[in-house]
Amino acid sequence: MNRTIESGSVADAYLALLADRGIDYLFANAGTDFAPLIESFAKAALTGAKVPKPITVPHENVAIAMAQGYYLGSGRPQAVMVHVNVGTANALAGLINAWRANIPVLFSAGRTPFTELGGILGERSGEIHWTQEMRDQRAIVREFVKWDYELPNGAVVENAVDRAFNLMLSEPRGPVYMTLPREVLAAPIENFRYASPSRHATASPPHPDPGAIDRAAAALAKAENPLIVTSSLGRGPGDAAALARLADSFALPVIQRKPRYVALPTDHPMHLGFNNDPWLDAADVIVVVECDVPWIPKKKAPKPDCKIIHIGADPNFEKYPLRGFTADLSITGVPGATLHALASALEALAPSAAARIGARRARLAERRATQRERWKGELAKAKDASPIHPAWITHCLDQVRGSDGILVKESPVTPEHMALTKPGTFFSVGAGGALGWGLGTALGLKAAQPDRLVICTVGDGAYMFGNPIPAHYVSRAEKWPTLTVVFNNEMWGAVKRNTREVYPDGYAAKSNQEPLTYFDKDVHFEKAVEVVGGHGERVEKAEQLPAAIERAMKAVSGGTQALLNVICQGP
Ligand SMILES: Cc1ncc(C[n+]2csc(CCOP(=O)(O)OP(=O)(O)O)c2C)c(N)n1
Ligand SMILES: [Mg+2]
Repeated sequence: MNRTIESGSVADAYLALLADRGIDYLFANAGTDFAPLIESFAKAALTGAKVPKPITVPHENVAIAMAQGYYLGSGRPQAVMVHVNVGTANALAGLINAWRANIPVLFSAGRTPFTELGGILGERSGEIHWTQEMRDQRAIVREFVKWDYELPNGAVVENAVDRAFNLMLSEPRGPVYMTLPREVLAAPIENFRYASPSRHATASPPHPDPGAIDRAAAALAKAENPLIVTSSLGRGPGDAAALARLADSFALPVIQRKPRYVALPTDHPMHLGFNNDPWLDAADVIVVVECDVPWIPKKKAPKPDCKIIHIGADPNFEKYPLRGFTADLSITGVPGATLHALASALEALAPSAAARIGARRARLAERRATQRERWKGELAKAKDASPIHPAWITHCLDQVRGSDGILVKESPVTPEHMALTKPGTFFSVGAGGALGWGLGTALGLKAAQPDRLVICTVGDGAYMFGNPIPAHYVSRAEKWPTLTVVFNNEMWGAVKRNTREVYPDGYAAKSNQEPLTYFDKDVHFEKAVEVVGGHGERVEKAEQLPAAIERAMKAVSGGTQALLNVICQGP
């Protein structure tokens, strides 16, 4: 059917279209380019026109991270709008992460008005309208988006919005960018008609080639020591169930390297942990599923005659300039459908391999039991450590999280010490390597699932990268209380670890106080949350942690965000 806006502005049409296409929120950081949109929001508040809810987000990277979190919590992309070139520049680190994680975000920015004197509504009215003009504003983001477009007029606004949706939602998914010049947004419209729902369907996701599935099944059926390696499986709703079926039916051990999501419940008999190094020497067939870096060739690689099969919506990782992992077979297909197809093909071959599968299942059960005992031992050792050990923080948080609570990891949390039994409860999505995504992503998850507990764990470095005051501000203003836990090792531990890897016996290692690595001690992050009335505590002793978490949880369930600044060990 069609809907009509009898009279108004292009901004009215744009916002109506966003709402109609399922955008709940416009996470925004406004400037002079926003005037027509602000006018339109105010008008909608009076007329009741359906528009996204505008959310004031005082830093652009937080806004992108919020859209990312909302998508992960709801499966629906959201819109972000920032101020011209400068807001775009501030959002880049967040955008780089969304791009590498294939997370759709409708990212948009105004364009400074270009008309100097034409009697056009919205034309240049301040000094910055000259200084913020760019030769090519979209060039700033072009490497990090699937599509970019400048809205030229109101006649194409429906096509432009639908195209943005089609391209960010088609596989492999990712962010898109639209620029919206002020004069264009302010332009009047009469009898503006648009289709509702959209008549521009998004292309269906890629399903695997049956011939390739048969070849993969044949290789796996013959394998003695097969292995599945993944890191990013679990973003889609049925992914974990598909992997569980495949792994179970043929006794295929799964290692989730650098886990981003719950790919397989950790209590599944085929969940064999998070480190594939000890498995690579024996493996004769490895299936790499949604995993950009299945191992680090310099450190540990499979043996040369091991057969390697890649599976993914984009198994070539087209946007990576160079990626040289061996691929004897590479299957394009979204993981859910592809793993089910592979499971069906393997189930047909299972009877002839029953003895081998049974023996492998028994071997894996033993190995798994030993592994879990080791994890328990590590935790027992960590329990009373001073300074506090990250494994102990992880364990204490897991005790209160419940099976439904969500944990965001931008910290040294140890996944070995969590019971991750439910898909959609664990997110570690700084896929582009840009720190500072955790706080905003936690807020987006909370906005999408307000009834669930959201725990955001961050390193002290990650916390400061995350624009903490803007994030705490939004949490309070929108009533999205989260529990932030800062793993405060008073350093950039990862930088220290990496320097020692490159120069194990170098000057830096011997100095025991590497330059550019340590923070000053005695930094009271717990006070930062107090500026918006949050509950903050500093924790220095292992035995104090459970009670501090209790108090913080109580604050959060009462609607007040909380932050624990936990002084802990570094590497
Ligand atoms: C935007 C950005 N700047 C710099 C880096 C480089 N970097 C990678 S890890 C890291 C340190 C992280 O420190 P913290 O969050 O405290 O965690 P820790 O390593 O101490 O556990 C830095 C600075 C980065 N990844 N992203
Ligand atoms: Mg640190």
